[in-house]
Amino acid sequence: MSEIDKEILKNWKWNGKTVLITGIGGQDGSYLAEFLLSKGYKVRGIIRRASWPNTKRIDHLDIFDEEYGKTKDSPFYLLYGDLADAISLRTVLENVRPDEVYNIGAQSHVGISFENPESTINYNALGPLRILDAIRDMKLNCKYYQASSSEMFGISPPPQNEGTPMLPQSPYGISKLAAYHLTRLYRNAYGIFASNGILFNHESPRRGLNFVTKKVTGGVADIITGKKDKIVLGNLEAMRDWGYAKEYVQMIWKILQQEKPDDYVISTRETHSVREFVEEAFNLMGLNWKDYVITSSSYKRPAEVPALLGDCSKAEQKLGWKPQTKFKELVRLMLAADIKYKLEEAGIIPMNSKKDDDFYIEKGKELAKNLKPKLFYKINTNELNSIFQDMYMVLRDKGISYDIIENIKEELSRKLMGKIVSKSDIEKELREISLQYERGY
Ligand code: NDP
Ligand code: GDR
Repeated sequence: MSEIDKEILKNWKWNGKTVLITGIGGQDGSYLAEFLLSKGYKVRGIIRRASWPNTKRIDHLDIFDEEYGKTKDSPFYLLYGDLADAISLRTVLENVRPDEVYNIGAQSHVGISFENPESTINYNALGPLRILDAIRDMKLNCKYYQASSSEMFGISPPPQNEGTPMLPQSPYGISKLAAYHLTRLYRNAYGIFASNGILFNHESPRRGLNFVTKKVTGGVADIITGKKDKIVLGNLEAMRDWGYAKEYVQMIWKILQQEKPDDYVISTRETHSVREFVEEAFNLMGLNWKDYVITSSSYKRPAEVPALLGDCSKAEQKLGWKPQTKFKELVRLMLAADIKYKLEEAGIIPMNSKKDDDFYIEKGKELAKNLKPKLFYKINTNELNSIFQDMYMVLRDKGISYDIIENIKEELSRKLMGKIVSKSDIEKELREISLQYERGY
């Protein structure tokens, strides 16, 4: 949180409304809490008991403690609860009597939902049911937001909007689809103001460490500070519509401020592959990603969602949604934040340094200049064939004939066979040989 944001919160004045946020300690929960506090809400959040604190993303909101202490009078107050525990949820609802409930708590990792399908369905599908039914039964006069997900579209081809068939591909996607329908049902059957935000992937420096974007930007920062020599990933071909979480939480709030409850897609209208994300992050450091990234089947999922691209026309029209941060800026801001963190941790720059993103990106580049890739390949026929396959189309596109391409391959084989080289060495060699041929013909 910036100093300016802190100042806004210090001058907090109650707007007369109280909200309850499940999942307040997560990425979205922390941004949403800050945003709602800045609007003058009293914010109450549910956290789970953990053997080690799980409130790192919201600890900075203790700025109110000086004046209020950790009491129920505070603008910001946390209560213990669990989406799997109906009693805890009812008790919290009874105590807080919220005007708006934001149910964004979940087991949110798609890959892990294959390993823990039952608890995923319990938290993500039955959790919302427990809250919605308590609202109905207790006759609470409150609005309800459900954190629905683009994962619900599954294998439906892009672009996806509110009318696209939902064909989820994971226990997570199925759990979210059940919650989406329960939200619609409680709206239609009982007249509860219940809305779904169907949010496409959104990221930030606060993203959980095992989501692909954070794994990449954190991994690059580790590599340039010498803490790691590679990043291991799964499917590089998946396409995602990635936006910035700090902007998305404003739409979460906006969805509940409409006259009528409804469902909205929030996205950026841009899609990129995981490979592109990786390439962009390494390019920013002047590095060739192929020297530092390997893939492993252990990170591949039993079923995959191949391509997501959100058509957010409805939100543009009705909510005035306009994403500000697109793909390239997102990669840059996440990378800059991770470099800052790793440089501070390594003692290379002082703690709590307050420079702009350019500073950290430039610092990262400087460190990257001295880096020697540690991922090397002993070239054999298979390896050579697979490397050459990538380059084949490039050479064909340049109009180079099949015979000449074969000659280039032979020469490359002569130079590299049996040697231990990095991928950038191979590409460099290939470029030089091709250039000679291009000049000669
Ligand atoms: P995070 O994983 O960062 O946060 C999830 C939060 O839910 C954590 O605070 C976690 O607490 C809490 N939680 C998990 N299980 C329970 C439980 N049984 N009882 C109470 N709290 C629990 O997710 P995000 O912030 O990224 O996402 C927020 C919501 O939006 C999730 O529902 C997610 O599925 C959904 N979503 C996210 C998208 C994204 O791209 N980020 C896109 C579309 C939907 P703890 O720290 O204790 O684990
Ligand atoms: P996703 O996000 O599954 O879309 O769910 P994640 O970042 O986990 O995966 C995105 C794509 O990258 C591929 N991938 C890897 N993923 C992870 N986590 N780790 C890897 O090493 C890796 N390598 C490749 C994945 O296969 C996938 O195709 C996120 C979550 O926030 C959900 O809660 C939310 O509902 C959806 O976004 C919209």
